[in-house]
Amino acid sequence: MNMKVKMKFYIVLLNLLLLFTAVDAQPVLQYLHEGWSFRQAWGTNWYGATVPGTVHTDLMDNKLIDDPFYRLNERGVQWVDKEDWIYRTTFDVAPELLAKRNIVLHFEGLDTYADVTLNGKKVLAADNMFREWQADVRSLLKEHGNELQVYLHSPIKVAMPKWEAVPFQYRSSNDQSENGGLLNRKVGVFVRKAGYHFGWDWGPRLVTSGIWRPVALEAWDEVRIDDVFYNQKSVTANQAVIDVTVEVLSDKETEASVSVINRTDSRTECRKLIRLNKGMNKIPVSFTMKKPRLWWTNGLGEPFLYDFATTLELDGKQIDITEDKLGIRSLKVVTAPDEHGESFYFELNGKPLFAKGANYIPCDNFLTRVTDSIYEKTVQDAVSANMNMLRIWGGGVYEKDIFYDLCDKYGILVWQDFMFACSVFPAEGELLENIRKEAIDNVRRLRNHSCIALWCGNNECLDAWFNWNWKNTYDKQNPAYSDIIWKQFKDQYFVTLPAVVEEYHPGACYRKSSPYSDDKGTRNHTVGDMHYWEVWQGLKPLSEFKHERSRFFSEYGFQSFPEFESIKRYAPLQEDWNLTSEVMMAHQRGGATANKRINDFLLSEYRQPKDFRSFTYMSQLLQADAMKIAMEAHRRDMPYCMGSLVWQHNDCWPVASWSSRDYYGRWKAQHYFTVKSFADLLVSPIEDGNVLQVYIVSDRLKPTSGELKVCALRLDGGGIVKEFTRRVTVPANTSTVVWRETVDKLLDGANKEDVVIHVSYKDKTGKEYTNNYFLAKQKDMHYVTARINKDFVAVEGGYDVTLSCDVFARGVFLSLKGDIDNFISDNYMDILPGKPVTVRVTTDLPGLQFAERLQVTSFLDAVEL
Ligand code: BMA
Repeated sequence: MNMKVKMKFYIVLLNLLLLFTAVDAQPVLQYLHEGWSFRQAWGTNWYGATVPGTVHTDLMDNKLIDDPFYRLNERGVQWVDKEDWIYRTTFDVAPELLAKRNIVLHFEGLDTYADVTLNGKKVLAADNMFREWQADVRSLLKEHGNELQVYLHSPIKVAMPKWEAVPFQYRSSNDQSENGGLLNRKVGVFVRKAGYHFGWDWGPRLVTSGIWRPVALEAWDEVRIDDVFYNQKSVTANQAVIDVTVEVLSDKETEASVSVINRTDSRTECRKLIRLNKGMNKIPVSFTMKKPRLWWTNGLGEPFLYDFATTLELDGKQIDITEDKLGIRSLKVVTAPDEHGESFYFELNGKPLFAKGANYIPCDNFLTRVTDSIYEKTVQDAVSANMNMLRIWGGGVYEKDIFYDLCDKYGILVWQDFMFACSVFPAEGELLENIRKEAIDNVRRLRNHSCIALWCGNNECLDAWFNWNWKNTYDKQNPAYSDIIWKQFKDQYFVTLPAVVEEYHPGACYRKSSPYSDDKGTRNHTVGDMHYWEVWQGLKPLSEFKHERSRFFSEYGFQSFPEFESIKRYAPLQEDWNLTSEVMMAHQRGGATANKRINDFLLSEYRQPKDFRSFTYMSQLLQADAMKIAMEAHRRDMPYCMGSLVWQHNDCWPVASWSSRDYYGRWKAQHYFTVKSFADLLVSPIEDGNVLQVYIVSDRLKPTSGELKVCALRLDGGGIVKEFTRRVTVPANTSTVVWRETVDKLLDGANKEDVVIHVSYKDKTGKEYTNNYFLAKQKDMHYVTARINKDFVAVEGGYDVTLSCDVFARGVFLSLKGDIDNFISDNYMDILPGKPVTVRVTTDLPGLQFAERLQVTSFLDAVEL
């Protein structure tokens, strides 16, 4: 059963012996989150524990281990996953709960191998972190002193014999078994648990165990609603046809009635008298809404949500109710043959939608400490950057309900991978059945969310098999191994998972893998989605981002370091502050190769940073420029290309990575740049030979017109070389060249290294969209030392800082020295000569301290002059 939907409407018993006379027929719920303690299985000392929680966080809370994110501490906690752990609590049960005819113990998540006993009797054994677990415990419960115990087996010890039993190895690129003291024994693929816990190329190896999601007793008498599924069969502006399936669990044959209430419009959409059989009853009801208010994504309109309730009545008395927020929308993935190959785009309410977004990984290695406000900020930051899609990548977790609630609320579509990434997985017999059940639990839990746009079998497993030389290697070793793995692969992603989606989320789109063009793993730019890594991995120049084409970029990325003030949080010692220090290397999981790449790109296209702090700054500017180039190119290529999801939105610990926001939530340069690159209108210059073309890409659903200015400006403050102004009309929802001119004419004899091309488009409402374009590589630009004036005034919640300069200042970066919480509204921006820029700095710092701590860095400050 879906506890989230139901829990709000249970009578929640907070260990209080309350009497509920009026509502005695209703289900009741009692959370079991109090009084927990834990110990190492072979130990004797019990310590206080938090549930939901993990062993690592409990060990930290008890000061038994140090924070694994700090400096090199990760190494010292590798023993934790080799141990078994026991959690226990005692609890009383309210008499009215005990009086119920049905009582179930429900774990929303157990990580991972857990034996659960209640009052000395084993009630369930869990073996999959992603599943929900229930046990009928009515006969075991008593009013006082119940003892609940959860024995957590070491995932490594359980998986090791499975690994040893197979004559070949299931390949798994990112499992850092060596860091865990396991040599080449990559056992992670045998454990249905978040892949990144075993390490990734941006994450530590921290293999958790724990009761990681809520646990409760659920009790009811004769009937209850088990689940409600709102299937939006067809939606237009005129009407929405909704098929609802209400699953009702009944103890007996009886008459009842089910109603679906549209609370937003204060209307009962339908009411049905039903005959319930003993056991599970699936009751179909259907209704039509006239002229529904549609749900739109961020930027296209309001993500309007209706409040719905489904009630169950027995003898005229309401027994159970569930509530859902529902965005009414039609959403399709259009994959139709066209003159190039095959389209791949999302269509929302009949409108083709260019997907702008990012790949999302879990926000922490210790998932239970991701607070609601972290989720809120994480999704909000996508909204602020004008995104409309997040891809929940397959090496993490099916996220918590709140994540999808926020995406529904703010109009962010979710591309949902099943939890398989960059590996081949054993998937036969019990393991495959385990996977099927995991898929059912999660599809059922998430299918009512309007944000769910697509289910995807895995991340890069197909690509790995065909294009990373995996298949060949197995073929050479023993073709029978290839056959086994490929059969399991097909059973899993071509048969089992799509069947679950079809049965439990009919009408939803399922893709076998990402990237995916065909079943043979062909990398085809004209069909399907693509992960583009030719610059970062393939070492091609940044300019390749301008040319590469795909129907949908579901990944592309470039690394950078967190800003220096963030680095100081996890690496506070001066000895840590160089690229090759042990601590910096431990927090760079791409290894020396990754640092070398950043360095090489800086040398070939930027300049040598003068010190470590400058390096961190420059790495961010490089990443931001690279991703800007890519985002703009993808959007200019609309409608051939209809999606651009950058790798990656967030970090799970403090690290050098591809993220655009660091672990602490600080925006990197890239995130600031994304705000503009993903704006509803993008004005984007690009050279085609000796011609400069200016595109305007519009996601607006109506045409617009306004004034375009293209201006070649001297970097040294010497004024305008050439300026063109023109009125332009921009068609709706596509990309158009609105201006072109030869570069020679634009430069009017000036050197390309001496000017910046500044373009702006002002629409009728006065809203202005700007962009800067360079005709030469950054390292060749003739920047002039920028003396930046800064003035600030106190405003509510912080300061407005005005920056100005009499020459062109590239990549002006503001930061506050020290471990200070702050947010800067715009950053790493270019300042044009004589054109002041004002940004808002949100901080609690008093004025004097603010002035002392405010640091301003621009391009030339970071290099040896
Ligand atoms: C991708 C992802 C991740 C990985 C990232 C960076 O292709 O799917 O597995 O972390 O690249 O290498």
